[in-house]
Amino acid sequence: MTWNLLATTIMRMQQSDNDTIVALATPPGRGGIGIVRLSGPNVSSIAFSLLGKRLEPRVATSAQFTDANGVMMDSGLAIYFAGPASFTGEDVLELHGHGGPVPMDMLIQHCLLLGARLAGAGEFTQRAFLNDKIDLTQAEAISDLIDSASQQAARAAVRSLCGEFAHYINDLAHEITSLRMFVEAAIDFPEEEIDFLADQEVTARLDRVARGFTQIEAAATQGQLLRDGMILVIVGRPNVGKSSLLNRLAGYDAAIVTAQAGTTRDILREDIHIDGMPLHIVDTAGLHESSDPVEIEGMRRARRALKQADHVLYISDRPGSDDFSQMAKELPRDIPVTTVINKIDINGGTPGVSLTDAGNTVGVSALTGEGLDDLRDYLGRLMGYSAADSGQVIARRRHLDALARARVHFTDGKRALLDQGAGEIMAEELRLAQNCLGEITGQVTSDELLGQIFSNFCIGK
Ligand SMILES: Nc1nc2c(ncn2[C@@H]2O[C@H](COP(=O)(O)OP(=O)(O)O)[C@@H](O)[C@H]2O)c(=O)[nH]1
Ligand SMILES: [Mg+2]
Repeated sequence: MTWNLLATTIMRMQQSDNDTIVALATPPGRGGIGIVRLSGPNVSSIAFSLLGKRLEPRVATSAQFTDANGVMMDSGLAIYFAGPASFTGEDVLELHGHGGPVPMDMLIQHCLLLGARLAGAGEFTQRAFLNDKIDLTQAEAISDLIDSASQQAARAAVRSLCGEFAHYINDLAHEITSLRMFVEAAIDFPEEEIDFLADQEVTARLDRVARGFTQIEAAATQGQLLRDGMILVIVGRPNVGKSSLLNRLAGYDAAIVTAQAGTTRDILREDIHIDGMPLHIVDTAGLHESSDPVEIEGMRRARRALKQADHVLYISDRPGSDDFSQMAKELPRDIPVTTVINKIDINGGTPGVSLTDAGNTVGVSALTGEGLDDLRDYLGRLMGYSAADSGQVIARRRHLDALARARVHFTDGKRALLDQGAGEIMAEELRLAQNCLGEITGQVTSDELLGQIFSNFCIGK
């Protein structure tokens, strides 16, 4: 646990979920309108003290905001939402006043005097989650929508916010439940011995679950790339133009480029955006035989960076040569690789993208810039950018982790069932798989997980 998280957790323990909370809902600073939001059991009494009248729920009412001495602090609109028909599920009040730091602060201070306390990070959304107004993927999508760096990511976040991602997860959880019930029924009636291997119904259900996993994993992987960006590691032999390519993509001279082999020895990282989507580029030392201890350390770091890659760009300056097959053993097996043929200005390589069964190749010249736009388009598409709206959802690393654990339980259970006819083990593994899926939507949670998620929200959300 980090200090920050520990502090938040302790603070949360001292505070109660029954407190009435208040926070500025709009960004701090000056603006035409500023909104103060309150949620909790004392909202209607605070509203009455502040406004001197009862509010009809869900009706924007023009009002004067006055302090205990009847002095007017501001005037604006007040909207009251009676729980449970509100964002948090509790009574909620929004005060729309003039968006300056002083009037907003006066309003908040007065709400504190009337018995509210300042809201913690993400506390409104956390209450919405705890009161079953939204599930955890929707709560996270609120934060992802606010932080989205591209239109594509924003659209995907809105879809998750509407429950689309949770819907995929719940469908899969449902398939798993019915498979588990089927297997448990078979265990309960041992006299009707079932040969699980030969049972068409079982194989059909197993296939459906496996397909469900594959589809959701693909959607979540893409969604996570949209949110967090892709880690792209550039590797290849010395002097093929790796650092030149990094500089081209970054748009400035980030890395030293010389005609001398072994110039880059350390790892270099640059964050760029393609169509608004974040791309983290990592340049590495050239991989080759060397006895220079600095180069050997550089290559060790390059290999370590490779393990964290979402995608690898393998750079070569010899079109049609087979040096990729020699290098292939250096590359992690489960991370996709694209070959970039650089220096096409002098080696006769063709510019642009060619997609073949043997793998994808992009021809560029880091010197003249030829083929660079094609490479950028290609990388954008890898990250899921498409001009057409393709129904993407937003997802996080923790969703991928939970999905992977669920998949392992399913696979282990399936093996136990098919290899040993062990229905009990299968049923138990399916239960564990469901728990993992439940972590994604928040049906199964711990305080630590909730603390981790909501402490990254900003105050007022
Ligand atoms: N003609 C040509 N030379 C290039 C190109 N890209 C890089 N170079 C040259 O190749 C040499 C090595 O480049 P560098 O980026 O340091 O390669 P690295 O060792 O793979 O990082 C330098 O002299 C570059 O100017 C290119 O597209 N065309
Ligand atoms: Mg270099």
